[in-house]
Amino acid sequence: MPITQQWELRAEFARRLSHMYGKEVPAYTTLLEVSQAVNDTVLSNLGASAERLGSIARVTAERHGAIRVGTPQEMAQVARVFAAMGMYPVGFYDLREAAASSVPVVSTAFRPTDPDELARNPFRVFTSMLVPSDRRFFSADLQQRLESFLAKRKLFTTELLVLADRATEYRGLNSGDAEMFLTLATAAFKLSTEAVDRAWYRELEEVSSVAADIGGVTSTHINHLTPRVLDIDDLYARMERRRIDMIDTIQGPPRWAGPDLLLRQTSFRALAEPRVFREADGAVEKGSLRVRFGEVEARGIAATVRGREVYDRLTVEIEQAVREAAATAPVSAEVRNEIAAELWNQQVPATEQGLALHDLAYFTYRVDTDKQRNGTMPGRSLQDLIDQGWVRPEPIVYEDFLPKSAAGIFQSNLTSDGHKDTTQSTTDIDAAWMEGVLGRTLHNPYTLYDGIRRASLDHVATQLGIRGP
Ligand code: OOG
Ligand code: NI
Repeated sequence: MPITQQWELRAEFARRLSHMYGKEVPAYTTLLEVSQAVNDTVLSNLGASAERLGSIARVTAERHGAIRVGTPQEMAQVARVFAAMGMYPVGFYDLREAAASSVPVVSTAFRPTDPDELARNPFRVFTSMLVPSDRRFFSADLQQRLESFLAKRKLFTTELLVLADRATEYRGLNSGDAEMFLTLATAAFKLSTEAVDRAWYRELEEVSSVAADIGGVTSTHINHLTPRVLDIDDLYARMERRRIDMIDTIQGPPRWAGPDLLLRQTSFRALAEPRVFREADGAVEKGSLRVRFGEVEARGIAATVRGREVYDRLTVEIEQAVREAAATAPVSAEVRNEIAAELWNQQVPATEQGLALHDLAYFTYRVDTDKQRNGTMPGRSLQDLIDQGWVRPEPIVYEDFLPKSAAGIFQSNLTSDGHKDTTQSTTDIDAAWMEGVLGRTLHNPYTLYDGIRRASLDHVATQLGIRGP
C-alpha cells in the first residue's frame, strides 16, 4: 500500500488550511494575490538571485500559521498532531514579558528541523498557550473558573490523536488513514459556529482579548496564516493602494543597504467576523468579533547569537532615536525606516561575506570548484578560506520568530488594552517548563542553525583535505 509520507501530510495540511482560511477570511485571498504579484515582480527583476533564500516553489507554498491553546494538556496534544507531520517544537517565546500590555501567553513554534525537510515544505505554526496562573493577569478566582472551563473542552478527537501517533510511529500513513487524519486535523482549526457566552467572553476580554479568544470559547481556530513575500516594502505599498488598513509599521529589521536578515513582518488589522452570542437571559443573538487578521512576512538570513545581540541593541537605539525625532516632528513609517537604516548601515556589515566573517549570520559553505589551486594550499581559518576564495557562503534562512515582532503583531490587533497588574510577580514558566509540558525535546534554534553550519564546514574540510576550519 503506498504510504503518504510525513512531509506530504504537512504540505497537504498547509494547503487545506489555506483553502479553509481563504473561505473564512476573504481578505486573506487578496493578500495571497498581492503576494504572488510581488514575488513575480521580484523574480523578473532579479532573476536567479531572487531565489538566494529559497526556491520560488518553496517561497510560493510557504506559510506560517498561528494557533492558541488554553492548557498544558492541549499543548501536549498539539505536539502529537504536529509530530505526525514532521513538525517539532523550536524556541520559547515569553510574550508576557515582550510587551507593555496584556498578552498572557507563552509560545513555541512547530516546524521541520532538517534542511531537506525544510526544503520539501517549511510549514511552521506559532503556537501560544494561555497562562491562567499568572497573577498579573488573572485573580485566583478567575484562574479557577478559567481552568475548569478549559478542562471541560476537547479540541482534538481521540481518532485524530490515534492517527497522529500512528503517523509518527510509521513515518507516514496509508492513504485512507492519511485522508482521515487530514480531514480531522483541518477541521480542528475551523472557526466554530457555536454560540459564545457573552458575559464570560466579556469578563476575559477585560483582562486581555487574547485570553477571551482562547478561553472564552470551547474550540480553537487558526488565528492567521501568513504567506512569504520577497519584497515586503512593495507589498505594503500595494496593500495601502488597495485601501486595506495595514498596521503602522513593518516589524523587525529595516530596509537597509545589506541583505534581509531575520524576519520582517506586517499585518492588516483584525476584521469583524460574524459570530453568534448567548446572552445572560439565554437568548441567542448575532454579533461580531475582531480577532483574526492577515499577516505577511519576508524571511532573511538567520542571525547568530552575536548577530542577534546586535539586532536587539540596534532595536533599542532605533526606539531611542525615533523618540528623539518625534519630539520635534511626527515620525512617518518612511522616516522611521530612514532612521533605522542609517544606524544599521553604520554598524552592520552590509554584505553576506561581511556578515559571515564577523559571525553575525549563519551560512553553509561550499567549496568553489572554479578556484585555481595554482599550487597554493588552503588556509585553515574560515577567514582565510573565504578571503582566498576557496569557499563560498550560502545563507541559511531564518525559520523562527521574533518575540518583539510577535508581541507587536498581537498588540496591534488587540481590541482592548486589557489589564495587567505589574505589582504582582510572575510565575516561574520558562523553556524547561515548556519542554516538560510538551514531553519531548524543545529545540534551541541556535543549536539547529549551528549544526547545519558545522556539517557543511566538516564537509568542506574533507573535500579540501584540511583540518578545521
Ligand atoms: C501569534 C502572534 C505571533 C508572528 O508571526 O510573530 C505571530 C498570534 O497572534 O497568535 O504569529
Ligand atoms: Ni504570525
